[in-house]
Amino acid sequence: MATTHSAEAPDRDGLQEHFDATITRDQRIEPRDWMPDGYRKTLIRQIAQHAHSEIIGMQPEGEWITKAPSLRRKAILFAKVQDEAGHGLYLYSAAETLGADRADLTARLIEGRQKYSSIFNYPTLSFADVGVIGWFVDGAAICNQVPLCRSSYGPYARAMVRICKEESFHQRQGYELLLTMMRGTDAQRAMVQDAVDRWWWPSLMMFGPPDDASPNSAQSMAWKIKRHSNDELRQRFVDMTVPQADKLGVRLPDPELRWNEERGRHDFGTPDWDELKRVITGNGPCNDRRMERRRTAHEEGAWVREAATAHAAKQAARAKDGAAA
Ligand code: FAQ
Repeated sequence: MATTHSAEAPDRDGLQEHFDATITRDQRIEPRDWMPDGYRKTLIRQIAQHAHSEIIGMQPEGEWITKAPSLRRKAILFAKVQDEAGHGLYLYSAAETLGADRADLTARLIEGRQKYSSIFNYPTLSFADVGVIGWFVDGAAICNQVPLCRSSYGPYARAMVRICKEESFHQRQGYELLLTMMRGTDAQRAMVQDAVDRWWWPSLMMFGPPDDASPNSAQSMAWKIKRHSNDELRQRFVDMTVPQADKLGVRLPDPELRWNEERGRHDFGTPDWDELKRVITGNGPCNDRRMERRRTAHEEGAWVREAATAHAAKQAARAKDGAAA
């Protein structure tokens, strides 16, 4: 819900109090409301990183569009990758409501000054990877993003509603593809297991560093941007995925994974946090390839941006002439 300021502008303390009360009451902060600089910066950082992830995230699966095994699978994959472009656009728009400039955010990504999710720096080696990305990566995205539908910043929370609906659909298509492959030949089942083995740990890393090494979590949770800690969401993902793996007939590659009766949750092993650091700092298996592809797409798309800008200017001039006539 939008917060309104009284006709007489309150002093700085009043603004801060008003902001704090809005957060405490679980109401929404809207673009025209006063907000602390740190809140604005944190949101721009997180939303931009999220938007970049959706756009870079088109690449690993996009590589399989021309190699999909049937027209049906090609159409499904096309639609999914296109949805991810849409998610990137909603998120860039949400960042713009905070005063960020989309061209600047793109420049920051291309120049390596802003991050995108670690998960998209791993290669897709077989068509089973498309299914496992849907199942694990979209599954992890849902665990992480459903609570963001209740994030304190209105435009971000609203963008997440549609994104989550689409991610849910993506997760199901991935799982359905894997069910089909598991009903196929031994070679197909082996492809699925191999993809599961390669994507499991990187998927757990998507949730970010452990809570005691997450510098942003405490403040983001106090501001109700994030609703749960990285470790809590990782645990939810494991608990959700284990029964799905059983049903599918694959083994998750973690010898420490077991049900803990006392906690009512699964125990599981520790991801390789050094690997996460390496991937986040640009040294993952595909970082260079992903960034190179993004830079090329940006350069090759320059004429589209110029044409769209010229068209918008012409429309605006026509509208002005029309109004003057
Ligand atoms: N990769 O203090 P924290 C998708 C950075 S979309 C890279 O815990 P925070 C859809 C973090 O930015 C996937 N960097 O940070 C799809 C921070 O760096 P900074 C993306 C990471 O923000 C599916 C530093 O480490 N989802 O999958 C990662 O409180 C299929 C310290 O970390 C979102 O962006 C990482 N994994 O929590 C598309 C969701 N983890 O900025 C295609 C929204 C941490 O201080 C196909 N974002 N870092 O220099 C969030 O929920 C949060 O930003 C976290 C990180 C949880 C990712």
